[in-house]
Amino acid sequence: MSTSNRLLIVSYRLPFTIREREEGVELIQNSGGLVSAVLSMAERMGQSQHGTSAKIHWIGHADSSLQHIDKSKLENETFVAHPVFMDDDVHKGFYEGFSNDLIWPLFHYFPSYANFNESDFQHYQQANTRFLEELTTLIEPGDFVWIHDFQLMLLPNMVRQAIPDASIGYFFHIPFPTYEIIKLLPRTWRQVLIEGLLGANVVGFHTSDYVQHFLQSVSEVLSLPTIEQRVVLPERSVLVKDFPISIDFVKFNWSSQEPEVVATRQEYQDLIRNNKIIFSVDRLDYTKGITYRLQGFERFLTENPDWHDKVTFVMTVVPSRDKISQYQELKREIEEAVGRINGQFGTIGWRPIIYIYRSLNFTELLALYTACDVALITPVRDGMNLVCKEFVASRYDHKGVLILSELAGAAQELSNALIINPTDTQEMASAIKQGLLMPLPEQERRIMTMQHHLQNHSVFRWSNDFFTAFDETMTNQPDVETTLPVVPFITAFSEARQRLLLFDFDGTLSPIVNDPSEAQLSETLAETLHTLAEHSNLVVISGRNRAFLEKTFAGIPVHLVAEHGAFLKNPNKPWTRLDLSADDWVDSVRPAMNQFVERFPGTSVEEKETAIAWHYRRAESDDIEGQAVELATQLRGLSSSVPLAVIQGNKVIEVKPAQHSKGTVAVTLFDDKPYDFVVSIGDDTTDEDMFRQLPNWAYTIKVGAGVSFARYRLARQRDVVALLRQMSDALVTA
Ligand code: GDG
Repeated sequence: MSTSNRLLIVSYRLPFTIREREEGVELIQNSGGLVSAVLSMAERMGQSQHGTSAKIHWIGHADSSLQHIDKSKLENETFVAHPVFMDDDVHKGFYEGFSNDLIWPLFHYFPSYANFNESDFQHYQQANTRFLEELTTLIEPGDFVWIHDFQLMLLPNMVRQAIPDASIGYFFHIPFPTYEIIKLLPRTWRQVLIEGLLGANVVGFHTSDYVQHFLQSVSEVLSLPTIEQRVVLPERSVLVKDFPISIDFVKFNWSSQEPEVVATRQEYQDLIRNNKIIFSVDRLDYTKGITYRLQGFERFLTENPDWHDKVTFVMTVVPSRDKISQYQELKREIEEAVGRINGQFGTIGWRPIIYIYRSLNFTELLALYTACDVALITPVRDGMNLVCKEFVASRYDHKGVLILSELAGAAQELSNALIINPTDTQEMASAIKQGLLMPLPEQERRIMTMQHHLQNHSVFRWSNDFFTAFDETMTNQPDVETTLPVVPFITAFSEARQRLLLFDFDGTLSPIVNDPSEAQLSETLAETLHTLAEHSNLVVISGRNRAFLEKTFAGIPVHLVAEHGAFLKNPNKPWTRLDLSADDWVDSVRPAMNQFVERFPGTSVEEKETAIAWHYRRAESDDIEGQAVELATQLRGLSSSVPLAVIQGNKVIEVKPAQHSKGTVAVTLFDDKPYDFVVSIGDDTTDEDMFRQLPNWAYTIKVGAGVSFARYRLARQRDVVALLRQMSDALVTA
C-alpha cells in the first residue's frame, strides 16, 4: 500500500460509541485491539497528522435508532465513522440468525447448536449488500479496503464484482474448521461463502491450521488449484496466510503499574484476605468452556482439602448474546454450578467462587490480571483468545501462572503456559495445583519467555505483517498478460556464452494426448533439439519415468531429469538417483489410489520408481474433477514415513516425496556453471517450482492459460515448437 492511499476498514461493529450532545454528535473511540492496531497503521502511514481526507474511514453497523443523525459529522481526529443502517428484521436474520446462530456454533465445532435457516441466509446476503452500498459511495481509486470477520464473508467478492481492481484484505477472527464441518452447509451456501472470501487479495487467519482448513475447502468446494499459500483463479491469485493477532504489549505492561490499578489490586487482595487467587474473564459463551472450568475447579477442591479456605476463584462472565436460548441456558448452568460448589465447600468466612456477571472497567481488569496467582483460560474452542495474552503482558512483576487450553489459537504461541485439554477435568485440577505451587523462579522464567514473544509479536506486528504481505502480493502477482518478447529473447539467446535450457515434456515439447504412452517427439523437433543441445546445456525435466525419457530422446545429447527431479542423467552417463528417501511410503498411498480405480472406470494407477500417479484423462464419470480433489485431499491427510507432496496436475494426481522437485533440480543445475542465459518452459503445476526457484532474470515461460509464477507466456504447445525452431535457426545463421 503506498503511503498516500486511504484505509477503509469494514467490520460488523463500529468501534465507537456515538453520543448525541447539544453541541453535536460525539464519537467516543473504544480501546479494543483492532482499533489499536489500526491506529498504529495510521501512524505508519503518517495519516493521523494530516487533514480530513487522510483520516481512516470505518464502516460498521449502527443501531437504527441513530438513523436521524447527521452522518457528515461523525468524525474525530483520526477516524471518520460511516454507520450502516438496515431494517430490524434484516439485521435480526443476518446477525442473530446466520452469524451468531449458525456460523458461530458451526465454526467453533458445535454443529448441534447450528440453526440452518433459509431466510437468515437471505438476510445475511442483504446485510452484506448494505455494507457494499455504503462502501461504494466512499471508495476511490487507490483505497485499501480491509474487511473483518465472519459477519462479512460475502463482502470481499461483492466489492470485487463492483470494482474489479479494488485492493481488498480480509481477516477472519474465529476458527476456520475442517471441511467435514463446512460440508454441513448447503452446497450453494458454502460455495458463495468461499467465493465471497476469495474476492480479497489477501485472506488472513490466526493460525496455520485454519489456513490449511480453508485451502482444503477451496479445493473441495470450488476445485481450484493452489500453489503454496496462493489460490489460483483464472485472472489473479489470492494469498491465504496466518497472521496471529495480538495485543498492545506496552499498553498492558505500563498501565498495570498505574497508581489507580495498584490501589485497586491492593483493595482486592485485602478483601480476599490474601488467599491465592485464580482468575478468569470471558464473554458468556459456550465456546469458552466455563462449565468444564467449574468442574475442574470442583475436582481440585475435592481432591485437595488442604487448599480449602486458601484459594478463591474470581470468575467474571461478561453478558453477551442473551437473546439466544443456548446462552440463557448456559447462564443457568453456570449459576447452578457456582451455587453448588459454593454451597458444598464454602464456610461462613470463605466463598470458593466469587462470580461476577457484568463487564469490568479497564482498571478492574488490570487489577485482577495482576492480583491473581493463576489465570485459568480454558475455552473449548477459540480463534485466538486475547485474554491470555493480556494477562501475560500485564505481569510486569514476572509472577503468575497461565493455564491455557490447547484448543485456543494462542496455545500455538504460548507454549510456556500449562497447556491442558479443557474437557479433561482431572488434567485441569492437576494443573491448578501445579500452578498454585509453582516456585517463583519457574513462574518468572515462563512469564518472561512468553512476554519476550509478545513483545516481538504485538498487535502492531500483526497489522504490519498483514500489510507487508499485501504489498508483496500485489507486486509479485503472477503476471498473466506478458507474452514473450520474441526478438529480444532470440538475441539474448544467440549472444549468450553459457546457456541453460530447461524444458518440460508433456504439454511443452509434445502435445497432450489421451494415452500418455502414445506421446511422441516429432522428427523435426528432435532435429531442432539436437542443434540446440550441441550449443547449450539442454535439460528435459519431466515427471516421466527413466525408460520413457531414455527411449524418446535416444541419440539427442540432452540431460534427462525423470520423475520430477528424482533421477538425473547427463549425456552418455548413467543415471544418478537424487531422491534418497526410503520408498515404503508408497504402501500407504497405493490402496487409496486403487480404490479410486475400482470406483471410476477408465482411470489407472501408474507406479514409478519414486512416485505413484492416478491418471483420469480417460475417466467416464462426469464429476471426475471433483473426485480428483477428493482423492488429493484424502492423500494429503495420510500419515507417512516421509513428507509427501500431492500434486494436482493435468488429469493426474501424483504423490512423491516432498524433498525433491523440478525446482530443486533446476537450481542445482543452474548453480553448476556461470550461465548467462537461462530459459525454462513448462505447462503444468510442477513446473511452477522451477519458475519460482530460478533467478528472476531467467526467462520462465508458462505454456497455456492459468495463473503462473513464470514471467512470460506462450499460448499453445505449438508456439513452443516454433520458438525452439527460431532459436536453433539463430544458432545456425550466427
Ligand atoms: C474474537 C475471537 C479472537 C473481556 N471482558 C472484559 C473485557 N474483555 C476484553 C478482553 C479482550 C477481549 O474483550 C476478548 O477478546 P478474545 O480474544 O478473548 O475473544 P472474542 O471477543 O470472542 O474475540 C477470538 C478475537 O476475536 C480477536 O481476533 O482472539 O478468538 O473469538 O481484549 O480484554 N474488557 C474489559 N472488561 C471486561 O469485562 N474492559
